[in-house]
Amino acid sequence: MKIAIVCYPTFGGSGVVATELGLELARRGHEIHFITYSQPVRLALLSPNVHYHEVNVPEYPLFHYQPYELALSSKLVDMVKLYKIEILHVHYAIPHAYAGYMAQQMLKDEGINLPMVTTLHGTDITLVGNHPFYKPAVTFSINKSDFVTSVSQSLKDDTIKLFNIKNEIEVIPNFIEINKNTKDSGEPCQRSVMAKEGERIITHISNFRKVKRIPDVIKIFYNIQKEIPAKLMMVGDGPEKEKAEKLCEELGIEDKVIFFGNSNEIDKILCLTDLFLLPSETESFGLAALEAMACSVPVISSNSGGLSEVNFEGISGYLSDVGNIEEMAQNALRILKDDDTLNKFKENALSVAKQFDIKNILPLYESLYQKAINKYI
Ligand code: GMT
Repeated sequence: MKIAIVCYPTFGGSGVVATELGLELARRGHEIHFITYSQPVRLALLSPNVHYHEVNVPEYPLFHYQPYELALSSKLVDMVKLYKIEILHVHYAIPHAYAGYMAQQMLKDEGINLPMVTTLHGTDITLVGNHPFYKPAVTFSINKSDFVTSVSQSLKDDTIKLFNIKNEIEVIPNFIEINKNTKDSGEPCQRSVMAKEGERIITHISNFRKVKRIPDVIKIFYNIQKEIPAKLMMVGDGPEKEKAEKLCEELGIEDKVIFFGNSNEIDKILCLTDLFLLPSETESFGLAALEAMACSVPVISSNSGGLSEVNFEGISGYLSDVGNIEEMAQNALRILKDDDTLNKFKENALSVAKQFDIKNILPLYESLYQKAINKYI
């Protein structure tokens, strides 16, 4: 199949899912066209089956806001015609589903039917899309999509609760390429670079937005390091990072916390990690938790949104109410207290992650694409 994928190219769950999906589809012989405003960060190499088309928005002094949707829908029309693309898959409703619908209509005018699949990722529904300024357009574009998927049951429930949805929503969870994370790369994890003998390594990875509750990450770690020797690796960048650095100084733990910035070497970082922290306010799925689990890292998370669909209580880690820092720290210490317990949780984390292997999830998308194409035959 010839598939156009529209996504955000930045570090962030929806872009990562879209990119990994496209790359795996290409490996399975499909022709993939990424259409976005810059090359997706996880898209290192282009190949005969993987194309990238940049959306440019020309600057004009009259525009206070640059009309990205307009440029995106025009680019979609051009690329669909040029490459004879058969299906459009948009990730994140805003503004992609809206621009996709406009492209569909323009193409229809020229006698071309382009089926559109929309995948809802989380904040496009729970935080941004729900804003009254966007709601009518988001509702409209979800209802106009040929097929709609959500990355968890919890997100599906939220979408139905928050919007007047007439379309079916199919749950297709986030996925992970298990072999990539478990294969022996030949390079042993170099723990000694990061921590001393006997120190536990704890990691948080995110885009450091408010919804991730970064101060909670620091405070949970603060409580842990009072009891056992430990280091915290903070990976990612975003608006909350500076405050987090200040908080570490105030708590006197700046020598135990390492801020890395954005990284494309997540696997190497997770390879050193004993425990992952994700105390988010809300998380439609929690791809970062799944990525950790696929590297045999147990997870301490909040129990909001879809996190309980990926982090299994007492098995791959523990879940607590949002903001319950004390309980999260206690649960972390339960996991980290001795090597036998930690190893059991590590084994469990990997086996839960295997349920989300890309090999199990990808066929769900392929059959949806086929259904979407058939709809117009
Ligand atoms: O987590 C973020 O802030 C990024 C965001 C995105 O859209 O890029 O992630 C959302 O989509 C991911 C992939 O489907 C999910 O795993 C994340 O849970 C979800 N984030 C939230 O719901 C906050």
